[in-house]
Amino acid sequence: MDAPRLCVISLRYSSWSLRALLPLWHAGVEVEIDTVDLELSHQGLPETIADHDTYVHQAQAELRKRRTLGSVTGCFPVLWVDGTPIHEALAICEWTAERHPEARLWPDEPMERARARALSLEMASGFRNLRTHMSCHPFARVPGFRPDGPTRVEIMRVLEIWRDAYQASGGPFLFGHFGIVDAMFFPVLTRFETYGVELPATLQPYADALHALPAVARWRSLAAEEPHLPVYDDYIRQLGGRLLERHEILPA
Ligand SMILES: N[C@@H](CCC(=O)N[C@@H](CS)C(=O)NCC(=O)O)C(=O)O
Repeated sequence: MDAPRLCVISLRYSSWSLRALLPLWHAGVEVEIDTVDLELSHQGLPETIADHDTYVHQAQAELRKRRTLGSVTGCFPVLWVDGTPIHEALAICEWTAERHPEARLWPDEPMERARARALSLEMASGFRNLRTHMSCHPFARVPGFRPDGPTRVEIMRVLEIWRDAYQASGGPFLFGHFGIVDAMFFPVLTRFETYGVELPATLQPYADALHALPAVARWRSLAAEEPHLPVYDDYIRQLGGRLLERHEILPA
């Protein structure tokens, strides 16, 4: 088998690419990382075009272009294994867990495993406000950010999930050892850091454990070299935030 190829959007920003990558690295899978060169002037396909025929035409053209870059649906990440694409970050995580049971990416106990899967799916399908208004930018800080009501409700739900799972397992991760569910929530932790959402003191050890993971340190070093995408940097500036300096991303 050739090394699998993971097609990603710049790892400076791409939360879904990061969710797929952390379990891969944690399980010791070496992947060739292919950061696609997309000119993102907006997030997603061009939804603002009013005329439906023009929209369909442009969206299809964009999809064709993205498929030449390794995408299936127009989104990334996609893991290519021996010529077959696996899209959806959670499906990539499942592939990794099945290939590497010794990495214990899901809890061993069946009911725990069901709960970890439920929380991972809740993350993958929900938290729309948090994802929209607190766009993933781990290497930026937005002081004084005030989330709106629906976003605050979602923040409270995340903190509830973390608190309950962490208390039940005793840490250091949500279900004891690191797993896919932690990878799903890691980009939420970086969002909390970017937008100044305070963690209760009881959850700080969880944040510390995530940051201390070798896979996270490896991502940080790689991501610091990844391309800037103006659409995401501009969003931070519009909010009055700032991009971190290199020495703040990679302290000596
Ligand atoms: N449900 C997909 C979501 C993937 C996704 O939204 N990826 C973002 C990057 S983090 C993307 O490709 N965005 C393309 C765009 O904004 O046009 C998954 O889990 O992989």
